[in-house]
Parts: sequence; C-alpha cells; structure tokens
Amino acid sequence: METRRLEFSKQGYIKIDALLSIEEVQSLRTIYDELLQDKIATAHLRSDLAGEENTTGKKVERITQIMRPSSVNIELLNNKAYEKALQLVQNMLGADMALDFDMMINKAPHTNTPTPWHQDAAYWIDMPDKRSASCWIALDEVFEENGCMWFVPKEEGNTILPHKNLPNGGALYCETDTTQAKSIPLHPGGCTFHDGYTLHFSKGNTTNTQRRALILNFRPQKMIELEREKGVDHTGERKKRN
Ligand SMILES: O=C(O)CCC(=O)C(=O)O
Repeated sequence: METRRLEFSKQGYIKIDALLSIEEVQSLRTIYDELLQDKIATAHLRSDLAGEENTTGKKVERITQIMRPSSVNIELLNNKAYEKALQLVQNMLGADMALDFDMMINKAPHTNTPTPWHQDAAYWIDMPDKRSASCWIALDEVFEENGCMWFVPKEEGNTILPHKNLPNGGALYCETDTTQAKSIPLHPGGCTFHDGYTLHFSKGNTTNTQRRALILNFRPQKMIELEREKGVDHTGERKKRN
C-alpha cells in the first residue's frame, strides 16, 4: 500500500489490475446499460462530452457523459466498486476522503472522438485542500483503439494550465507537451486512479463495440461540504471554474 501511495503522489496516477471481480463488473454493466438506454430518466444529467452535434435533425451521442448516475439508480451504490475504491483512496490520501460524485462516460462504437487533454481541477472550484482521486473503472477490455486512458506523469506542484471548452458545450481542453504520455490498457474490472492535476486524455473509439467506464471521484469530506455550500454538486454546466 505504501508503494501505491508513493507512486500516486509522485506520478499523479496509478493502475490497479483487478479492482472488481467479473461478477461485480457484470452487475455494474446491467445497471449501466439500463441508464444509457433511459434517455428520459437521465436527461437532466446527460450530455455529449464531444459537444452537441445534430445530424439530419437527429441527435448523435459520441461520448455520452451521465453525471451522478447513482442519483437515478441508487442500486449502483451497492456495488463493491464504491467500497473498494473508497478504501484504496482512504489508504492513499487519508480517512477523511469521501465520494464526491460518480459519472459514466461511454464511447459509442465507430465514433472516433477523442476526449481532449485536460486536468479535472480546471472544472472544479478552487479548494484550500487540494487532495482528490478519480477512480476510472473499465467495464470493457480497454486499449488505445477504443479509448483507454493516457496520462502524463505529474510534475511537482498543483499547476492548472489554461483550459477552453470544445465548441457546443463540449469538454475542457488544454495545449500541453504529451511526449511523456503513457497509455493504460485494462481488463474489465481494472482501474486507474488519477489526481485532479494530472493531465489525461483518451483516443476515440474506432472499434465495433462500446467502451464503458464508470468514474468515482473522491475528495475530503470538508471540501465536499464547501462545494455544496457554493452550489456545486457536479450536475451543472460543463465550464472552467479554476
Ligand atoms: O473516459 C474518458 O474518455 C475520459 C475520462 C476523464 O476525463 C476522467 O475520468 O476524468
């Protein structure tokens, strides 16, 4: 555990080969697919990370993002993913770490749309306690061609680069040197943890099947309370706040 903690603190991310059993993955997939299909119940939490696109009047989702999916189906929270990820985060960053929000990001087949390079902290308000960890859980086999995660090992300090939105309300992105970037392929149930200042990206999905990821974001309980006081609950508009 000490090795993990040091690695996370030094490079800003770590890989865990098998966070979940295949049974745990299967039960997540069932709920995940129901939520993806249910465009009515998820409408207020759902958007295209690539920016909204209209083709012949029909909305095409390339990178579906659903914020706080457990607020629509509370059963998600019973999955071991939440408990196991929290335990690892508390061991690395302290016993006061708690779940701030969950989200789903699905890359549909043949959409070939990258998630641009960014740092998550650019989306968040400035907080005095900067500890955070996002657990990115693969529900499918993930590799470069369907959009596994890439990270640039973190530099000293917590610097946020200038970020802009992609057109039509799309993701935040920044310009950066990515020569040191590493791709992290995973089996279903494997995961990565990254902190809010670590640069990351994924390529588009050029394969015949979905690329499903569930992401759990943790920060100190006191910082979650500060966010809520300021009206931040991670269901709102995608914009630069930091
Ligand atoms: O799933 C992706 O493509 C991007 C995920 C991401 O940016 C994140 O988890 O912070």
